[in-house]
Amino acid sequence: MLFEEKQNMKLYPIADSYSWIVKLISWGVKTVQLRIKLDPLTENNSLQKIENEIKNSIQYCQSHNCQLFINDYWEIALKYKAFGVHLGYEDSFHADISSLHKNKIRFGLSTHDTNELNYALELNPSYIALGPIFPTKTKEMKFSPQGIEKISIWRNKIPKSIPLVAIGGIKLENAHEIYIYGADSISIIHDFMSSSCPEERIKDWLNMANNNEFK
Ligand code: TZP
Ligand code: MG
Repeated sequence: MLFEEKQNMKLYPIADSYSWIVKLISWGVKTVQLRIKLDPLTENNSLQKIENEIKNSIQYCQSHNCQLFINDYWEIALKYKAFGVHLGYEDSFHADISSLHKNKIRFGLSTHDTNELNYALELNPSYIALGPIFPTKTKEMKFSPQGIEKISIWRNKIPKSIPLVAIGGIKLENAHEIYIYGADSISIIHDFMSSSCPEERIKDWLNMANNNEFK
């Protein structure tokens, strides 16, 4: 990723709807992930409805200079030329990575152990995520918390040109340390979603993130 793109993702919140994305952008967020985990086969959540939510989010982010990564739905992301896609380890087996490369769609990959990291490095991703750093209730996972030291281990194994995203249980109060250990970017859900004033919380995050220079 370009230096500016990397700088824009020091804070990388994850939202589950277009309306959250609109709010996050109005508060100054420059990179966001749309993570829709609804079952597209139920009547209320048809695939068409999900596609519209994704399309609207992509178009809104394109006109507001925001780097939007679409979780899972890489075909829809390709169709509407999203900035990027975020894939889990197993999702990436089914995705057309070469089409993403060809169409200059960035893609980030989740990793949880050395096996997944080595696999991710072979795909030349735009960023690599490591999680969960701390315990989290947002996502049920078979991996126990990685701990903060794992960030520096990952940082040393990943080329400097590939940003490292830390995710899982990170709060504003412990975020400074996450950058010190070598993460380029912090991804959050619970911290701002559970805040009584998400706007203020995100603005505090942005101030803190922008005060942490890259090493
Ligand atoms: N992947 C690893 S942890 C997580 C995802 C999507 C959820 C985010 O964690 P939190 O604790 O809500 O910030
Ligand atoms: Mg996935």
